[in-house]
Formats: sequence, C-alpha cells, structure tokens
Amino acid sequence: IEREDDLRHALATGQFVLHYQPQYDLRNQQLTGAEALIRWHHPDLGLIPPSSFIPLAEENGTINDIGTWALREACQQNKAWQNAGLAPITVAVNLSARQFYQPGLVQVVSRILEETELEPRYLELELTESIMIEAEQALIVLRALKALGVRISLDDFGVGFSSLSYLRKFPIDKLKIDKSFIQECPVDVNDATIVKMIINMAHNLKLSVMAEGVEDKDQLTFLTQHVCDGAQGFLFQKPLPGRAFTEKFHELQ
Ligand code: G
Ligand code: G
Ligand code: MN
Ligand code: NA
Repeated sequence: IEREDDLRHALATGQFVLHYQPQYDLRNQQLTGAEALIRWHHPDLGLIPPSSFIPLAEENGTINDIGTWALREACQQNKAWQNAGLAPITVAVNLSARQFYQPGLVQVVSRILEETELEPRYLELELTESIMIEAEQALIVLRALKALGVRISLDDFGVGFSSLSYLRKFPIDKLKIDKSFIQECPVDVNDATIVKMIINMAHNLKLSVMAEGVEDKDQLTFLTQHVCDGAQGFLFQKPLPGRAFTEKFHELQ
C-alpha cells in the first residue's frame, strides 16, 4: 500500500485522535487553554507520534484534510467543554506552513467555527516563523484570520530563521518560546538571557508570551519572576487523551 493511502485510510476510519496539553496563566495558576496534539491510533502499531507521520502528510498534501479534521475535532471538543459548564478556555491547534497557504484556509476555519458554534476567540492557531518566508501573502492570510476573530500564536519562537521585523507588522497575539530555550533555564546563563529578552520584547510589542516545555520548578520560578504570562509542560501535565483532560478540567473547577 502507498503510504498516502494509509494516511487517507486512517482519516476515513477515524484512527487519528487529539491529545490535549493544559496551558496555565502564571499569575494565578488558572487553566487558560489546551494545545491539541494529534496522534495516530494505528490498529497494529499502536499510538504513532506526529513526528512519524506529519512530515509525510506534509509532503503528499494529506496534511490539509488531516488538519481540517483536527481543527473541527478541537473546536467541537472545546464547545463540548463549554456546554458541560466548564469555564471557557482556548483550544490551540497547530497549523503547518503548507496548511496555512492552502487555498481556502480562511473559509475552512470560518465554516468549522460556524458548524461547531465555537466563539472565534476560543480558537488559537499556532503557526511557526516559517510562514513569514512569503511575507506579503502571510500578511493577507493573517489579516483574514484575525478578521474572523481567532487568536494567532507563533510557535517554536526563536529557532526560526526569519527576521524580527515582521513582529511589528503582523497581527500576532502571542509568542511561544521554543522549549529548547527553556530546557537548561536558568542554569544556562545564555538561555536565561534569551528567555528574559523574549519576554521583554513580547511585552514591549504588546504581545502575550508563553513558555513551552516547562519540566521543573526552577524553570517555573524563573519564568514567574520574569513575568512570563503563561506556561505548559510536563511539570504541569503531559498531553492527555480527551477524556483524561476532561476529568482533569473538572477537578480544577
Ligand atoms: O505532541 P508532539 O510533541 O509529539 O508533537 C510534535 C509535533 O507535531 C509538534 O511540532 C506539533 O506542532 C506537531 N503537531 C501536533 N499536532 C499537529 C496537528 O494537528 N497539525 C500539525 N500540522 N502539526 C501538529
Ligand atoms: O512544536 P510544538 O510546540 O507544537 O510541539 C509541542 C511538543 O512538545 C509536543 O510533542 C509535546 O508532546 C511536547 N512537549 C510538551 N511539553 C513538553 C515538555 O515539558 N518537555 C518536552 N521535552 N516536550 C514537551
Ligand atoms: Mn505547538
Ligand atoms: Na512549540
């Protein structure tokens, strides 16, 4: 079988699942969001991480249909949490550059929001700096997405190759500091300097800033001291299946 067919078959037969990683406000420890992270529940091979199939899906274009599924699933889940009476949170969905540039992306997002009846402000799209390579086109798509009312975050911030000049031109809401800078923080003085710099830059640009990959207390203390707005990572929770996340969510109310 062609591997593209495997991916299409997996999509058609419901083998993809989303796990959710909690995101917290560091000022009050409140749950503010959930990052949706896709996994492939393969009948023979078990749970396959995205690193093993997203690159292939990117290459053969199936990422667009898989991504549309993930968006709908995440929005549906978030609406279901709200309908269950839980305090509203944002659901964050990762979009690759290929998805971002697919014709009709804005209509797809718009239609999913209508179908699921999720208010746009409760959907966040996580993009990477790689979309900035075509700055003019990126600006057009970003403006159209912002016009829908969704939030935009820049994921893996700091490891891309793009210039910083786009930060003041583009309608972005949040920077997510790449976990490679958090890992050795604050022991590694250089990483600590970079993290402080990103936090200050974000705030000066009126952007929110979140740390990802927070694994220990010292990192959390450092981030809190330097007024990072939010955090996620194994210190809090690893990505959880929908049902486990829902249980955790109820406990936090
Ligand atoms: O969960 P994990 O750390 O294994 O995720 C690895 C990578 O897969 C991350 O870079 C993440 O952005 C990406 N990823 C996870 N879910 C999705 C998705 O639904 N769509 C896209 N395009 N990428 C995803
Ligand atoms: O590229 P993106 O930021 O979307 O990918 C997030 C990835 O980081 C997911 O694969 C998720 O499982 C992983 N992740 C989440 N929290 C932690 C953490 O505390 N430490 C590490 N090493 N990885 C994490
Ligand atoms: Mn992400
Ligand atoms: Na990231």
